[in-house]
Amino acid sequence: MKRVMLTLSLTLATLSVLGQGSVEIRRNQVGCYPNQEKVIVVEGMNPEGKVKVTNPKGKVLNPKVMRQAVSPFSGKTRYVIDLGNLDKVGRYQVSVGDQQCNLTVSKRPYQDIAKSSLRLFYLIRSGIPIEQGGVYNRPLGHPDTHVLVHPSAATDKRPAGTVISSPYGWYDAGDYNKYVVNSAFSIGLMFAAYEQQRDYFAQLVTDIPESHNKTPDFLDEMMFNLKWLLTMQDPDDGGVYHKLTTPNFEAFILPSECLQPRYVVAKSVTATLDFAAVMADAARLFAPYQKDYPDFPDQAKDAAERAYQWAEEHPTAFYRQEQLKDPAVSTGTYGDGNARDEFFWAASALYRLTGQPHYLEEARQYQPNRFSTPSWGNVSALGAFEWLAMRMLALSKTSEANSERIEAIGETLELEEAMQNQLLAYCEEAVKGVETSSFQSPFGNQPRQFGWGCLAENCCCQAFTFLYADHLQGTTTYRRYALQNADYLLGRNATGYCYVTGFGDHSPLHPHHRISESDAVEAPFPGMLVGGPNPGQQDKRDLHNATYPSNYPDESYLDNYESYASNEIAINWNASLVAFLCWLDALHLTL
Ligand code: 9MR
Repeated sequence: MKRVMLTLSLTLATLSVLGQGSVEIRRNQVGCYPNQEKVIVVEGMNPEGKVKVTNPKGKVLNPKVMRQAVSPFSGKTRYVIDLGNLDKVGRYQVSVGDQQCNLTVSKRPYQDIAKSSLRLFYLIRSGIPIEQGGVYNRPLGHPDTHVLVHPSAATDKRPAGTVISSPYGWYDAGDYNKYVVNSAFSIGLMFAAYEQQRDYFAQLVTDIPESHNKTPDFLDEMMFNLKWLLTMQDPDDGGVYHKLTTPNFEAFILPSECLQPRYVVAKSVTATLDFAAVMADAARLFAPYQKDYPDFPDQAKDAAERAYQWAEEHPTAFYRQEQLKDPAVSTGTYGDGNARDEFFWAASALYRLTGQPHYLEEARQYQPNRFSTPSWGNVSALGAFEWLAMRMLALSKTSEANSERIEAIGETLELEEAMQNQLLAYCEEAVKGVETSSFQSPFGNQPRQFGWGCLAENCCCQAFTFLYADHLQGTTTYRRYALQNADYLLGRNATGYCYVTGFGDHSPLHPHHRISESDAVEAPFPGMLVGGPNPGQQDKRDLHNATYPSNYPDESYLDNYESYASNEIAINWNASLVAFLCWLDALHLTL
């Protein structure tokens, strides 16, 4: 049986090498703004003279092939076609030879998907029954009111085996553990978007238990995870546990069926600093909402300052999972041996909150020398966004106020300018090569852009950075490139997947997500971004019922629940989706 399959796949491979493989049209399957560039990519045939577009009124157009592009990975020849100025709202029919598809042009093309990307966080809440999830309702799981202090986290006051309560928060990903580094990063990234688009987020209603209160649903959702984060700080010394976890990953069972004991493990400098940063941000952003969350800003500020102090006293307390025993722990590590970027983000956020010169000094000391898109392992961009947000706020004030400010805080201006220059240098470099790329997008052209979680870290976060840069400068230069990454993410790519569940006509059906895989509903939760093509294939040995269809970096993706390295979901990845898509949707206010 195996041999027959092998021969068949070789034959198919040979046929496609000879150019007789199937003809594919790759396009954004979700929708475009009227004035957004409309590009499709065809592979498997030369479509010259064979492209037809029928507009919503039945008028037929014949766009020309713009250019050929050869994949730097597979050598495949593709044809990039600009469909022209399709600025009427409606559904366009596109045909290439005997292949057909449609393209939707709308005034709010990203409205539903943006909202769904945020609502996902409600569906993955832990420690409460889900009762507003429609078909996805489920009973309570992981109350986390009986969590054990692991020996690696033991102190005199909290010896190993002490029981603490650490409820709520979002499940991290396909697994059921809760990790401070990733949780704090996810909120921090979404806060960076929220701050720049407050009006947009204020009107976003996601139908959650808190929807009736006076706080925007977005902030209520963040609070659900912040409440949990607060419990991860040791009240005695201010240090923060790295994670709350079972010793080993659970099986593919529902939360309510999980019985393994849960532990808080070693405190780490990276978790503690990420915690400090996000608490400082939260203290600031929740200040206007004390009717619903009385005392929270003070509590968060205090928690942030104590955490920072602990980190200063333990600058090399890195998380070392291999040293954990009784029991040993094998779940996710979020390991990181460099805390400079975490110091930078935390010091920047704390300076912004308190104005204390000490934090400014620290931020100067730890500032990066180049911009890197935000990721859980390198949070320096979140620090940069703190300075850029302060800059935007100051520049929006009168020039008189501004000149006073120059005298008052020349040192912060220096940092703000450095961060701005780094951000703009990054953007300038990142868009080079789009005009010859296979999919007419900045993302997806270099091998290093693909890997575990690349669609979030490299595609969405890059696009978010472009939108941020435009906002900062009051330009629209980079919007086009951000939209190109949206096109890539939503279908104009080498696999033809729209990588967000529940959207487009070809999206992942079997993400590595325990709840989606073990509940009674066939469709996975909607609005989840999968990790995406990952030539590292670190899960290869654990795949029992499927194999990767390809080793090419941009095609190394497998829609199978076992593929945790290409098809998992995670809060940091959905956070990047929220940051990007909500901002894209917010653009309708200005377009
Ligand atoms: O997102 C993480 C990725 O950058 C790492 O390469 C990978 C392996 O260490 O781990 C990813 O994070 C996983 C975490 O450790 C546990 N929960 C699932 C996360 C997504 O795969």
